[in-house]
Amino acid sequence: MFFTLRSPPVTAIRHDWTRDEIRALFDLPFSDLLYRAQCTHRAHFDPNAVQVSTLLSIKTGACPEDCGYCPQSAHHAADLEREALMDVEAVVSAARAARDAGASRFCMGAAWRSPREKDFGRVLDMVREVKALGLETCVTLGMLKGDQATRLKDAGLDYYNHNLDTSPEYYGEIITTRTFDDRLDTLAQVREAGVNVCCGGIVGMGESRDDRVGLLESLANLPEHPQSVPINYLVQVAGTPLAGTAALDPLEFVRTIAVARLLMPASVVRLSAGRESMDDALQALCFLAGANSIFYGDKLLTTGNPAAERDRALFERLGIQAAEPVARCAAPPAQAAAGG
Ligand code: SAM
Ligand code: DTB
Ligand code: SF4
Repeated sequence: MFFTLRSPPVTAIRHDWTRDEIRALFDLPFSDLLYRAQCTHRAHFDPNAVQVSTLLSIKTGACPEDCGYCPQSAHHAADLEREALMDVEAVVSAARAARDAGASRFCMGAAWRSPREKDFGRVLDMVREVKALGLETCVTLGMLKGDQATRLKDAGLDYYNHNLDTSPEYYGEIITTRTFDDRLDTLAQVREAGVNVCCGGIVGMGESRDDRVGLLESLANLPEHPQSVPINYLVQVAGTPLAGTAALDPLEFVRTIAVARLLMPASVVRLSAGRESMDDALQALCFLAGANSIFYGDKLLTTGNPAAERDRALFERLGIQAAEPVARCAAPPAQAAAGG
């Protein structure tokens, strides 16, 4: 398709995407896809601002779930040091260091199926104290029950991360201990509590393009687009069932980011796990495709992430500011390209 539009092709915010429409976006010539994604990105955000979050694993390993990608599952044989739930003081000091290094959000992850009541008070204290440092707060604790989402909100939680991970069809190949619908239920609780939803998935798990289409369809057709959409590139860890999976074509990863940007124009799309194996040129393409958030600091939860100095040099090289991407209004409807 050759574009002769006078106004830039800006995709509208919709919740009724069909798989055929999404497939057609994936099938566009690469340059056309990136052009559309970049135009849509610019209609909503400063293209040179990238949000930075730092992750901390507050409880590590021995997880009862069997997620095939995850080194923290007790079902797999990854070589991992288990760690009980951290003390609040240790978490706060890690958060302070992350803030001083330039992070604006601190994400705390626990290897749980769902948080137990006896641990929950300590997590609420972590949220309160990290928030008091002037950081945005995010936690990922597995499935939430009853009023847990509301209590997190009251403690000052800004974001809850809970990923759909893959398409509904491929999901059962990756996780058997909880269902896709369980995940949708937790997302509904988080949304209803008024906490921002951080929800995305993983690519490079041996899924087909149609599964990537199905993942993005599920995300884009949620009642509200997740405010934050992490797109993880599988980090293969020895001892997990997915170690040894054939690597996904990096340009297909860029396409996935671009389609996420087009389907969820006003959401912050995070170039999430997997950056350690990416060179600067590939990451630059991901930013061009509309990614505007990263994890910053040399560790994700249990695996590596580029060193902070490398990311600072990358931002400098690309003229990117580490800053909250400020939402802009999209082009007025009369100028917006129709639908897909
Ligand atoms: N236990 C909680 C849960 O799964 O809901 C929270 C932590 S879990 C590690 C958070 C997310 O990290 C997973 O949903 C998955 O998308 C991502 N993740 C875990 N291991 C990964 C890997 N090896 N490569 C890429 N992403 C991964
Ligand atoms: C997300 O989507 N990716 C992050 C965060 N949310 C919690 C986790 C990535 C984990 C990568 C494997 C590890 O370090 O254990
Ligand atoms: Fe447990 Fe989360 Fe890892 Fe799944 S992704 S095994 S729930 S820590």
